[in-house]
Amino acid sequence: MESEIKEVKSTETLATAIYEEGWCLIEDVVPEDRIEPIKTELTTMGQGETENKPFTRVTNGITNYCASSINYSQSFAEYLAHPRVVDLVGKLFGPHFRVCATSTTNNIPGGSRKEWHGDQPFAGNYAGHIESPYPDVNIMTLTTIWMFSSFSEDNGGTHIRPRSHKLDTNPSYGAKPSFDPYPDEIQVTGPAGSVLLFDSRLWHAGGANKTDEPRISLVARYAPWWMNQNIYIPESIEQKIVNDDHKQRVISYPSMPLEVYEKLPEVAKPLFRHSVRV
Ligand SMILES: O=C(O)CCC(=O)C(=O)O
Repeated sequence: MESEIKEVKSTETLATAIYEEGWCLIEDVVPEDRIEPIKTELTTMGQGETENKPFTRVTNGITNYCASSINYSQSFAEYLAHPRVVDLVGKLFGPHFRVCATSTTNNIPGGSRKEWHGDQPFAGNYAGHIESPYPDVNIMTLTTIWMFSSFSEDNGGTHIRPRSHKLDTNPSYGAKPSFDPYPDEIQVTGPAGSVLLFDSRLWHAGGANKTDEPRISLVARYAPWWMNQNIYIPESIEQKIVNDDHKQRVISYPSMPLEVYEKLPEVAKPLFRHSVRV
């Protein structure tokens, strides 16, 4: 029997894809036997937790959004520090980077197509964004979407516009949300266990889920040490200042309790030590 030999792209090739196309995909990051257990945790996390209530959305018994998911499950943490991922992030940001946000994004059955946007600090309809037209900067944050279900066209694989990270704005800066398809958009598909990585400026939108199964994923954003993330910490001075301006939507990522940090695998601790609540 012939076995398929998959090409493993070098870190340089992946970094070039991020710089030029805005995105890349790495397959086989989460081992097959870990996918189902983590997927189960992601669908149930945060439910009934009073403290996390404002940051969790549950539909039909499935958690479809949970901010700072790492505080509820640490089972995926070692993969955030997978050598292929950290080599690439290190190439993009230098040695001192961190994971600045984690969240579940579970695309529920029947869910419609989501709006186009960039991620923080390029999410124009959220507080803490850089004004548009934004300056021509190097990559500032990297969004990663971890597939715990296979992503297909039917279950709403992420829509992206390749090379849109080179533009100086995105539709989240508009007066109204934008859902319309673009002729140059593509839909990213991949097997469970893969990770989609992109410059957070890349225009992207979750797809419509036309199946009867949820599409389970985890989003983690990586940032260099110099990116100020304080605005996303509930009750921070920065968030309070922005809250006084009622025009802006605030997004929060609760920081990490010390006891959670202590449970992290050693390889993942450097990614989260900045966010420990003391
Ligand atoms: O779920 C997806 O496919 C996209 C997620 C997304 O847009 C985001 O987390 O910013």
